[in-house]
Amino acid sequence: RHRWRLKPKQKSSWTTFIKQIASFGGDLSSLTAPPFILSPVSLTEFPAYWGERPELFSSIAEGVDEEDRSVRVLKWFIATLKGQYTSRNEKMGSEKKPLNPVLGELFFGEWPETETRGKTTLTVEQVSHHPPVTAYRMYNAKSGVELSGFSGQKTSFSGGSIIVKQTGHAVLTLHGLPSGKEQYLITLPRLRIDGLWYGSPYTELSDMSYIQCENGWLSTIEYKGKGYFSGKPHSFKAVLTPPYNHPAPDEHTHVVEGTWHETSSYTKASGFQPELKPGLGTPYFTDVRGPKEEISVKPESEQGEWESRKLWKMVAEGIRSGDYDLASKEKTKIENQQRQMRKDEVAAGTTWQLKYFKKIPHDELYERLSEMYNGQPPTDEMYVYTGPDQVQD
Ligand code: CLR
Repeated sequence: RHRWRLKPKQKSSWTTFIKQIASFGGDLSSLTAPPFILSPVSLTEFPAYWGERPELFSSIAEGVDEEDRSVRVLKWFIATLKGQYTSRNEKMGSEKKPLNPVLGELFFGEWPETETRGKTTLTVEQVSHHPPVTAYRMYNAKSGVELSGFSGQKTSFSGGSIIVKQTGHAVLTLHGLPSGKEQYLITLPRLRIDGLWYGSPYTELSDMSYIQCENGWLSTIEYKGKGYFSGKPHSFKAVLTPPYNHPAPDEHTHVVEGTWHETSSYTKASGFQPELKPGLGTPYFTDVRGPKEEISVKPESEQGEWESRKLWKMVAEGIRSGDYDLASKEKTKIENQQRQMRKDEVAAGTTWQLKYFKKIPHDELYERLSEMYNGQPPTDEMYVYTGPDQVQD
């Protein structure tokens, strides 16, 4: 991994780019990267990573009680990490700079119904351009499982790596349980983009993230790269603890360890899963070495003007074929159109209207649940889904 994989000419433009990042520190989306590090995929497609294990997602609702469901939420969450954070390396050879979505950009897709699960749909909208914020909503009507969230990044440069603090969070809601509605607040890990000097960036996770259920069950997930717990990259340790007033907290504390891109196992199984006790470690808690299921998206010819793949079609074609002049010409076209639209709005005294989400000043659930695990101060902006298929309960 730690060897230059760039041709001499690329090497100098790469070094210039890295120096630019190092001295700049801020919104990476605004920096011009050398062509070979550009990805043809827009950030509005990234929320699809949440859905690529559709069975794990919809079967959360099958959990028999709060404890069982909390375990299932943790399992699904861990199983999405490989896609979220290593799939660009697998597909494109390294982490790459995604296309920076325009305001109002949309992305839709689904994981179709099968014998074992209902259809899951995804709706994504770029709700802010400065700073970039992407809002998403994923819903499986049959099981009543819904995920909604929004995502932004604050970046800095430290010790040769790009440090990305994710802003935003996700809320998972189970609708229509016999006990009513149940909600989980999901916070997002910190990222480090390593391998920069060698021209082959990859993502490592660090620090902690949490999954706080409103009924008190809490997963605390700690991330380590190589050289920590196990010496392996992409390691994590997750501890799921019961509510503070639980009669037998020890027996109901679950501990899972492993790597999020391969396998993880129980290192302490709770009394609740006796079948796991004899052979701790088998079966795996998560095993994501097998294939995942990518989202199905309508062909570009059937997409609207604001849909990501249609909007970026020519730019993506340029990047894919190595015709960077085409890519940059088409990108400039889109950016100029955007600038013009913003000017026209100012002149007309109007603002851009979001289509599927609405900005709200604060979010009662987020404030209540973040208070429960460490009282994080609320972020300044929140978005809620306002599109079709909303669930009232
Ligand atoms: C977006 C939200 C997803 C998880 C995720 C994975 C990879 C992150 C991406 C998020 C945001 C943009 C990101 C990317 C990795 C690299 C890229 C930080 C958080 C930056 C902008 C590109 C830097 C350019 C280098 C490759 C040099 O759920």
